[in-house]
Order: sequence, then C-alpha cells, then structure tokens
Amino acid sequence: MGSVSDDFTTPEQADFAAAVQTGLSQRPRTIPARFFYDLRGSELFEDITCLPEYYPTRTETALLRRHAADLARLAGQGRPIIEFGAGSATKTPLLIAATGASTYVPVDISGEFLEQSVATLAQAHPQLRIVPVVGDFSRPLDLPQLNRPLTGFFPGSTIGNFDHAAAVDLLRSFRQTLGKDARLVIGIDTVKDVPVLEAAYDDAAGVTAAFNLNLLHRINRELGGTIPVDAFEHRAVWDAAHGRIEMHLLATRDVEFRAAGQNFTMPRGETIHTENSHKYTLAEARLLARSSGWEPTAFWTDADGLFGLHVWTA
Ligand code: AVJ
Repeated sequence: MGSVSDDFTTPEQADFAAAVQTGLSQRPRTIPARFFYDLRGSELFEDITCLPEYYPTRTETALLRRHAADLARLAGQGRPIIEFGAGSATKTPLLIAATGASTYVPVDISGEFLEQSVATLAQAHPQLRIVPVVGDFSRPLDLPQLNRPLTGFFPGSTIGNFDHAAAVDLLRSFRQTLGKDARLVIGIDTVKDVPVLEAAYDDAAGVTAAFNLNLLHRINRELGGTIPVDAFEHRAVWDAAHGRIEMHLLATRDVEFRAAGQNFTMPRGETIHTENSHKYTLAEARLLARSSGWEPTAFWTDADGLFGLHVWTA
C-alpha cells in the first residue's frame, strides 16, 4: 500500500509523517503546531519564554504568585493536579504550593521532555507524588487511579493553538477526563495592541524564528527530508478577523525537496502555515468556558491586561 506510516518506527513519528504528507500537499500548506515540540523545539520554546518581547510567561507566573491565596480558596485544596502539556519547572510549583497538592500528573507528547521536567520537579519536591503520562492531551487519555475530585492545569495559553471549534472540543474532553466537581486553572492570552503581539512572535534575537525553522530541521532529521532550510524565513502576523497570531515559513525562492517519502515543490512566496495563537477578550474567554460545559469562577489579569488567569468549575 506504500503508506508512509510503515516506514517510521514510533507512533509519534508515524503521526508526524502522516501530518507532513497531508499538510504539505494541501493549500494553504499547514503543519500542526504540536510538532514543534521535539527535544530541540521544547528547548527553544523554553528560551522563548525568557525573551523580553514574550510577555505571557512572566505575566502568568506573576499572576500565579499574586493570587496564591485566591487559588487555595477557588481551585480546590489538596487535590491531584493534572497538567495538560508538561509543566515548566517554574509555573507548576506555584500552583502546587498554592493549593497544597500532593499528587501531580503531567501529561505531555514529548516523552524526553517529560522525563526532564519530572526529574527537575522531583528534585525540588521530594515529597510530591509524580505520575507522568506520555500522550497527546488533545486525544482521550487514560489517567492513573487518583483521589477525586481533580484540578486541571492548562497554563501558557496553549488553548490559543486550537481554533474555536477545536478549543471547545478540547475543553469538553478535559471536563470529561477530570470528572465531577473538577476545577480548571487555565491561562488565556488577551487581545492587545498589534505591535506588542507581533513582537512577541518575532523577537529581535531570532529565537522564535529558530523555533519555527526547527520544524523543517525536524522533518529533515526524522522523516528523511531534504528541505533547504536556508530558503525559508519566519513570518508572524496578526489576523484580526480570526483574533490570532499566525506563524508561517515563507519560501524565499522556488524549492524542491523530499519529505516523508514524497516529493514537493514550492514556488517562491508560498508559505507553510505552522501555528495559530488565538487571543481572547475576557467576554470571549467566558463564552469559551460556557460553550464547553464549564462555569467561569474567577479571573485575574495584570495592570496592563496582558494576560488572563481563569478558574473554571465543572
Ligand atoms: C505554547 C502555544 C502558548 O502561542 O504563545 C510561542 C507557542 N509560538 N512563540 C504561544 C509559541 C511562538 C505558544 N504556546
């Protein structure tokens, strides 16, 4: 049959190969953003979170610190915390400390990165029970046996990667996974001035460009790709109609290459759409909660309204 999935060993690589075959064959060409996060991509993302232009991480971290007492009251005390997308070693301990959680269940698609972040967290919190789950949280999950009710944690505005219909589906499935009386602590980036948004996704040091271009290197490394990476440039643009930042890889000349067992040609000026990062006003965020079966319970933002931290109740 010649399905490329026969030629790549791990399920994750088969998934990646299928996404590249489909995504590079369609117009506009698209590769889903979850494929950014191989080990190198995860490292580059950590670097992004420290950039001066990239306001979300430090703003959300400050909100978690400032509202520790509110979180203790509203996010459920002593409950297991299920984090969708493995935690950075900075945000997760803040929620664990605020709520007095004794069990932490990080879920991440990158097994390697999960191992690293679990090791870091275990060292700093020897008394914490950590139960890592390797998997794609946008699909149904097998959670280990846990004391319920549960508190979900979905920081960083990862929800922004999903279009509205997919976001509703995802948040509904979180509610299903977390069950009765669950809480969800979710970080959602806000709509703001376009220059601030575009700078956050096209930083002066070029780290976000490297993060975007790493996707092409990853195809070359893992899927037998021959993509001339130097023919591509990073682009980040605000799409007002969709309320999102779009990231693209722009072909600066005509290119021909192989990837995932297929030949591709791209004329100069064409792009590969690699990421959407949706932003929500407070009203839109609350509508998102209610559309997916959650009740918005609390919301905090910083003085400049750069980022929103929400608690929702099942
Ligand atoms: C991890 C999806 C929240 O959209 O801000 C950062 C990813 N991409 N810079 C975001 C990202 C480029 C990030 N999320």
